[in-house]
Amino acid sequence: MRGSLIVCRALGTSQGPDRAQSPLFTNLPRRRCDILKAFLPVLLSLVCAPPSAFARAALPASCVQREIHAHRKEMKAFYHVASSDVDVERFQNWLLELKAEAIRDGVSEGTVERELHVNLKPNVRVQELDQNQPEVKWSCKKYLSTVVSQQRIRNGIAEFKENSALIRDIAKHYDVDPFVLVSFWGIESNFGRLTGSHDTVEALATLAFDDFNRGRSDYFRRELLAALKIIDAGHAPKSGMKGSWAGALGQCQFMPSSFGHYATDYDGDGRADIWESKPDVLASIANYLVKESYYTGENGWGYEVKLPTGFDRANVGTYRSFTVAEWGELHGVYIDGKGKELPPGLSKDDRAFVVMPDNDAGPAYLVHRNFTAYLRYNPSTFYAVAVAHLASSIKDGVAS
Ligand SMILES: [Ca+2]
Repeated sequence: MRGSLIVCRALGTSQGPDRAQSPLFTNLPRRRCDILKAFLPVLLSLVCAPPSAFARAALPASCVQREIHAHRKEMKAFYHVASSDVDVERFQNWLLELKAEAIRDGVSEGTVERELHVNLKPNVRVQELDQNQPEVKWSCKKYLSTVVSQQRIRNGIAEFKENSALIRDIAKHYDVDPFVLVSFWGIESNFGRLTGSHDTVEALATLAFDDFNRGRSDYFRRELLAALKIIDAGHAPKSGMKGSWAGALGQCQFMPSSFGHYATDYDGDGRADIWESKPDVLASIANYLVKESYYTGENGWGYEVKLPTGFDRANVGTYRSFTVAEWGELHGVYIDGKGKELPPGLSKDDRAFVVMPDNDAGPAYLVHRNFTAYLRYNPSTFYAVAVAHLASSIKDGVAS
C-alpha cells in the first residue's frame, strides 16, 4: 500500500497533504478540481489495486473484459470532460495567432473571421478518432477482400455504364485508363457515396492545435491554412466545407494542400468542385495521376511474376529499380516467365520494381511507374494493389 499512499499525497486527497496547500489543486480552476475529485476512485482503483486484482486469470475472460471496458469508459469520460474544459482558453489564444498567420498568408480577413470564429473549438470526436485508430494487421489478401468487395465491383460496373460518356471523355482528354479513374473514385469515396461529414476547418483546427497527435500539429496547421485558401477562392460548397475527420476533401479525398495542385474545374463553372461535380471529381483524379508520372494510355500497372530460386530479397521494394531488360538478364525476373515477349506499351528500357505485399506469403509483382503513381495517392502497397484489382474487375464486368 506504500504506492497508494504516495499516489494519494500527490493528488492531494484527504489522506494526503491538506487540499488547499496542494500545488496541483491550487493551480487548477474549480471545475478541474471537481472533475479530478469525481474520478479519483477510478484513478486510485487502477493504480492502487491490491495483488488480488491481478490474480483474476481464473475468471471468465468476458467478466474481466467487461470490467476493463467499464474502467476505460470512465477514463475516457474523464479525458473528454477535462480536455474540452481546460483547452478553451488556450485554444482561443492559439486561434488568434492562427488568424494573424492566415491573413499574412493572403487569406482575406472576411474568410478568416467567418471560418475561425469565436465559437470554434476542438472537436472531441475528432480527438477520439485520432487517438483510437485501430492497428489492424491484415494480409493483403484480407485487405483486398474488404476494399475490393463484390458489392464495390458491382457498383463500379454500374457507375461506369451510367457515366460512360463522361468517363471516357475525361480519360481521353488526359490519356489515362478510364477504369483506373473509376477505381480511385470507388475506393476513396465509394463512388461519391461516402465523402465525410466533418466540418473541415473544425477538424483540422482540432488536429493542428492539439499536442496529442505525435508531432503532426505543423502538418495539420499547413493543411488548415490551405483549406482556408480553398474557401477564400470560392471552391467550397455553399453549405460548407465537409470531409473526413482527418481533413480529406470530397469524392476524391484530397487533402487541402493536394487540392491546390490537382483539383480541376472540368465542367467550367469556375469552381473545382470535388464535392458534387462528377466531371470535376474524375478530372481531378486524372490530373493527379498525370502530374505524378502516370504513363499515358492503358498500360496497366504491373504483372504477377515468379521469382527465381535464390532471388535476392534486398531487391524487393520501390527503392530498387532496374529496367525491364535488367530484371530479366541480371535477376531472372521475367514478365512472361521467359523474357521473350513484352506486353504492348512497355519497352525493355522502362524501369520497374518488384513488390511483394504479403512478403513470402503472397505473390510477387513486377510493377512500373503507374504503380508508383498510385502510391503517390496513398503510400500503401495494399492500396495500390487494390486500385489495380478493382480497375481490372470493373473492366472485365463492363466488357462481359
Ligand atoms: Ca466546376
